[in-house]
Amino acid sequence: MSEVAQTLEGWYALHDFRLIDWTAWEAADEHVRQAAVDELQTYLKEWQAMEDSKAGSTAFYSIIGQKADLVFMFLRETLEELSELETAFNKSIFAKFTYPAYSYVSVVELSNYMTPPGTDPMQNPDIMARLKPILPKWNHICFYPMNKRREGNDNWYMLGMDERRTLMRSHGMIGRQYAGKVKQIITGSVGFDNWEWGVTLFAEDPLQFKKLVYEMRFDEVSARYGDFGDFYVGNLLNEEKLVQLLK
Ligand code: 76R
Repeated sequence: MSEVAQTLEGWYALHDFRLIDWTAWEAADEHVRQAAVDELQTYLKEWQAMEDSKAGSTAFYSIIGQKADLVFMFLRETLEELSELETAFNKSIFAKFTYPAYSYVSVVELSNYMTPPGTDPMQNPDIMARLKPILPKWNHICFYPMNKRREGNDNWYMLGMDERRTLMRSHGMIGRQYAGKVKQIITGSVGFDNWEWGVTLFAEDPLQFKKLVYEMRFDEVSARYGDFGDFYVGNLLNEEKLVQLLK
């Protein structure tokens, strides 16, 4: 058996994609709609307070295209907290005007491919911060799930550790060129959801998603070993933009 990569895990993640039932929303009484917006704003404030106290982080974006209208990305210490959040939202007035579109359960993950041997990552404050990241409030989000291929001669899991490390170094070098332009959060989902990882990217300029993902397609890690699910791309929502969207 080849050597297993060691992983470090941080906050648990739920990506909750929703469709809005616009027909029902437009048919609803004004006071019901107002109550729904007020309650949603209360939730946004609660989530912000959680983030301020470093007990989790939340991102809230509108999604372009027909796959979904909104995504809530929650990072929390436990799966129990994620479940409570999901249930609380499902009981809200606004949720009555939404349909589930897609969801993804995972945990923030860092692997040891790039860790210098003999160092203790738990003593490294940068690594600890990356395991419990405050999600950037950048203009755009991009999310997609992926696997490492296990087919015929292209089986990532049969490669030796050294070979995987060499390949991951090249992957990381491409990624580094996007420092400051794209922020990536890799969440592991083996045993939790249908794919092996969730890839969540944030950028101020959405073209940087296209450029980064395209460039990586030519790198062996993605070209030979990457299999990808559906892509979701969105625009940042805040209280003001939310009110505008639901007006
Ligand atoms: O953690 C690190 O920064 C060290 C280097 C590194 C690792 C170990 C790294 C860097 N990644 C790592 C692991 Mn990545 N990453 C993806 C995708 O669309 C595609 O082709 C692939 C989707 C993107 C866009 C991306 C971006 N990475 C991983 C893993 C786990 C692999 C495993 O354990 O087998 C996956 C699935 C994955 C996928 N990666 C970077 C980036 C970027 C932008 C960087 C540079 C980060 C920086 O240096 O700031």
